[in-house]
Amino acid sequence: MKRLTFLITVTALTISSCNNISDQAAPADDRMDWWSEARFGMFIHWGLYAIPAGEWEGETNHAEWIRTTAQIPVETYNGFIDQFNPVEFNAPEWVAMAKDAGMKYIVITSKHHDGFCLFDSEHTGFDVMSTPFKRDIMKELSDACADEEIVMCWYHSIMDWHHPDYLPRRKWETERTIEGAQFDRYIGYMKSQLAELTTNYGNIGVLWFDGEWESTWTHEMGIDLYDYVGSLQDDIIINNRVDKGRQGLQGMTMSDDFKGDFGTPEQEIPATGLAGVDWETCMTMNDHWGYNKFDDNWKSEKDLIQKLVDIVSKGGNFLLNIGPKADGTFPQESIDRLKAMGDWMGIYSESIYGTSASPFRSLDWGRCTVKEAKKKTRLYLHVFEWPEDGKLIIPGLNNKPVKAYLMDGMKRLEMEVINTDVIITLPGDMPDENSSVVILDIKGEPVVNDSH
Ligand code: FHN
Repeated sequence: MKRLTFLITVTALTISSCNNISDQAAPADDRMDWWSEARFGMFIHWGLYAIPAGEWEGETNHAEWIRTTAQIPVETYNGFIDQFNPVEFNAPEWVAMAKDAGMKYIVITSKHHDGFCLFDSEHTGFDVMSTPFKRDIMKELSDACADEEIVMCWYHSIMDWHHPDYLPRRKWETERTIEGAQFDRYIGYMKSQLAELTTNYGNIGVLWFDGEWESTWTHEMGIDLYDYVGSLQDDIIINNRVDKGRQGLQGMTMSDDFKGDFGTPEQEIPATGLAGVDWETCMTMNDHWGYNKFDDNWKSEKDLIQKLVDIVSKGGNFLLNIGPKADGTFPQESIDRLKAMGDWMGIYSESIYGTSASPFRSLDWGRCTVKEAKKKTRLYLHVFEWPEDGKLIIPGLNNKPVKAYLMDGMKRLEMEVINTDVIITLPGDMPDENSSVVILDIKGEPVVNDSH
């Protein structure tokens, strides 16, 4: 509700301060405010593919792409519908784990490339209501998100391996006719479902498109879809995979000619931030998006926390993925990592939420995030490598340092200035092995000598 109030206030101010009342949607940056503040979200890849859990005819490296990577005929794949019965699914529990981890929004696969809809759609029988489960998972999840003020967002695939009007077919689907297929009719189907997803489930924060890369999807269609979704909810945010401007897994948009409110690096973190560019890195906790019961290549808690810090220090958001099991539970390894990230965020979230990118090109010992106030700036110095001599050197800072604290407990720290280096004396022990934060308040906006 808070966001809605905010929007009403902004609109009222707009109307009262100008004669011609504009019916323009809120400018993009206003729409981005909650998202830039949030910095950390949960990605969820869940669907029929959780049933085979990565295995097919003895091969065990599949996941959400299994229909294609295992070349499963559509009729055979449709059979999973009769097995989808996630009796352990508990939306409030899922939302609580996201919230306790410090995540502010959830992006879940309303429909992945396989075409299966996790929501009750009147436009297809290939949806959750045709399964033994017969519950609208997305309604239960969106209600639980609203209860906890977690922003509900949809991942929706443009590419659809199930719908008869979607083209192209998979190369190996030689048996599946393209007779009568009309791509425009598929676009109409997709738009009808997007209307359902932005009407029946409350305020939606982000429409996270994917599967835009095939030749049948064009730049013109991307522009049209961006404008269409914007007409469904005027403050909704749409990623750059709605159009054709994304540069592969590097994820940024190649030019302003292409639609999309933010860039989407995937499984990678840009080397530096990009001033004025909104972007979000999406990443798996192991090596698969959808559940693979054999994949035990889990990133450590420390690695995940330092990735969050690295991304935010470059001005980005972190969308961290969970692949739930067919029974509706999260893998224990995911639960453990969410808990560890929540413990860290419980002390240090102020150094993540609503911060902006580091003014330093690089720091040997860690990262920096920033919050600017009226006449001062607060630097959050994320120390990954605790200096053995207890001296933390902040290089090339031309501002007057005011105070320094150890963030956990706010203990004041001694500091001195030598030329344009600020040197802070740290206690012997590192408070948190994952990343410890030192706060440095400085006068004015940061002015950094980039010779370092
Ligand atoms: O093909 C999808 C993949 O299954 C997954 O959804 C990722 C997550 O962003 N996106 C595509 C691969 O780039």
